[in-house]
Amino acid sequence: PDATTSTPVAKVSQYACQRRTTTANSNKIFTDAFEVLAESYEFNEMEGQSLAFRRAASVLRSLPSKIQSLRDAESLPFLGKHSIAVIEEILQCGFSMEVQKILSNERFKTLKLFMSVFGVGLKTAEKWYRKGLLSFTRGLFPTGFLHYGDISRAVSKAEAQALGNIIDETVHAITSDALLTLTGGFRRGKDFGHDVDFIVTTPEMGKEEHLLTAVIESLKHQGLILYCDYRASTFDMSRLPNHKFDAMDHFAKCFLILRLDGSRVEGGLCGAEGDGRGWRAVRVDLVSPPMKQYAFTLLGWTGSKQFERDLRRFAQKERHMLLDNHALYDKTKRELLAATTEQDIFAHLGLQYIEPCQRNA
Ligand code: DCP
Ligand code: MG
Repeated sequence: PDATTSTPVAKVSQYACQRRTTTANSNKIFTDAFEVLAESYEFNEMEGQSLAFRRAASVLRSLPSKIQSLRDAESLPFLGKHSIAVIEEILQCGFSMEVQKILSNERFKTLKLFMSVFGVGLKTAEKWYRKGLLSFTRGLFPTGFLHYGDISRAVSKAEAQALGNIIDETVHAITSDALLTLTGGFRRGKDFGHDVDFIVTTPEMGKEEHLLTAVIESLKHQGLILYCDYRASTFDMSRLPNHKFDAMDHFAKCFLILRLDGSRVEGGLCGAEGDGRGWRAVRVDLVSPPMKQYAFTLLGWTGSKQFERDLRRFAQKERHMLLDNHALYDKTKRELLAATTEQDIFAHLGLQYIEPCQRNA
């Protein structure tokens, strides 16, 4: 049929927070390739190119069907020359030579392995890589390596549910009116994750930090903590929101490795029971904001990362507002905008509400 008479495709927004992106990704073959390229650029400290491929991947994830021809891709936001060339190659031969080359590159493989260890950033990974694997294995082991096999294995929904039950019992034994919420990828409906993220708080203002330390104490008594990195709150109401996504929030939080017994998991552990231990180690993050900041924390920790980046970019560029995990500030009115639900925040931003399961940008 004549191209001019074919059904017009709805215009795709350049902001992930104006797109609905479920876990059903019709363009995985392209987005996987883009994520490898983004990672490779990140490893070479080329942040601009890295972000460009992450944005292009995010746009493709939001499409309702698979890209069949270059024409489908050309009018999309953030699809530049390089990403179009990669799509063209994949359409023609089923894979990208450039991506294949990266995947077989020793430095790439080693940095990826090192950085998958809990708590290891690019700088440290690079240092280890330069020293060589041999001297590294003789050196000090970071905590992540202690349970490396387990924590590099995906966490299933059933395992996340079981951990939710354990933490729920623990939290409510301490304070009956405490609030526990599952966030991160599992709240977005993902079947697997690299960790499990929870918000834990209490309506009693100022008591949330004590609640978190009490939860940690109790988990310790139950023999469930394999590793705990606790960060006390540095939250300061008088500071304006920081729209830079990479800045971490200031609430009390802890990065944990917990012991999860197979007997607690419906259908058993995910592929880890073979060695006969009957338990596995799981990465769990707990964050504890004051109740007043709960909605901002929930929105901030639900992700995806690309969705969060674009919420902040949209707020700043389109609304002259600053958004982070603590607050929303209107620069024109020079005031903080209060919110008790995520819906309130979308409304302040003049955005249609996007359900968590549609935030897999
Ligand atoms: N987050 C944050 N500040 C932190 C840690 C996380 O704002 N210190 C946000 C960014 C993510 C969300 O919380 O959007 C969850 O982080 P994860 O790294 O756990 O990512 P996901 O849960 O989306 O994916 P995965 O399945 O890999 O865990
Ligand atoms: Mg997570």
